Amino acid sequence: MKLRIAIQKSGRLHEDSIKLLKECGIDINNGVNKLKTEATNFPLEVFFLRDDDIPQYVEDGVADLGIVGENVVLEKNCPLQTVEKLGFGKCRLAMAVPKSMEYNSIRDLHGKRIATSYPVIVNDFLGKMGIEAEIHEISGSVEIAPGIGLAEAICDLVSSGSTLFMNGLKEVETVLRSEAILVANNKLTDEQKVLLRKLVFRIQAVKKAKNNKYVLLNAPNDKLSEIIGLLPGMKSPTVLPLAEAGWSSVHSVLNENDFWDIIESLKAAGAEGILVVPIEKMVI
Ligand code: PRT
Ligand code: ZN
Repeated sequence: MKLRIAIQKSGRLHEDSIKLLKECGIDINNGVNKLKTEATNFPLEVFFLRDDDIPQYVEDGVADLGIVGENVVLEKNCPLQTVEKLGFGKCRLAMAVPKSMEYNSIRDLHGKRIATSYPVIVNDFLGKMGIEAEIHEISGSVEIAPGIGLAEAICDLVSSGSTLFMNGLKEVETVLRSEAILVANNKLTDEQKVLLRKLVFRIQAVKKAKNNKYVLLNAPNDKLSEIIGLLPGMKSPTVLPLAEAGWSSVHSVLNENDFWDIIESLKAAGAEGILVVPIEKMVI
């Protein structure tokens, strides 16, 4: 019994997908020029496919799992189970118009031609907004459509925004926020579900570790209670005596989001020699 997972053969999600599996302790040969490969230490077969094909392969049961952008899954409209958001491949599907166009609200898209590679999602979005527009499906280089007179607006994936900027376009509406997700076929056997739970357990440990840092600092004993009060920690911080009398070493775990605020408060409260160390896996 094994699981078969489809990941992108090459492109934006390929490396992060392989990296995630490796961080989950799954050893696979990097098979850029191969169709599939087998993990050596987990019952997992990895298929390398074009991202557009992954939802269908998983729906048909050719693969049991897939790592693919949420945008692709929604566009293909396949009945798949979303198992876990993976935190990479983040982008947004956005409407953009020429910089020179006056744009006040979505009503300005009414009656316009919109070029996109995502006709299903765009149609759904416009329908919900009560806007009637002409959708022109094109498969690549959507950003040039206004310049060549094919459309007045586009709807495309954006991450840094530099492609829009370089093509004289401005972003005006967010249609969808997307990231890579792990999807599963709805008909996994019980044995496969057990394996999937194992895999997801590992993915969650990797994700948690990425969002947290291990912090070590030195504190004068008379400031300990104030400093400990600032640290959320997993349970409560570890406090160890230093060789120098009157001082302690404090160890704890900090969430990335609170990180800078707390570090500043710690310094202000008298903490010294603050070390921040990445965590590889975190199981709580
Ligand atoms: O060959 P295959 O079909 O597998 O790959 P592909 O060329 O269709 O997809 P690929 O590798 O470009 O993208 C795979 C997935 O990465 C997408 O489905 C998204 O889920 C995710 N992703 C994240 C992005 C971007 N960010 C992104 N910026 N996909 C595409 N882009 C493109 C966008 O279309 C535009 O052309 O990048 C350009 C905009 O980038 P910025 O940084 O200039 O805003
Ligand atoms: Zn593609």
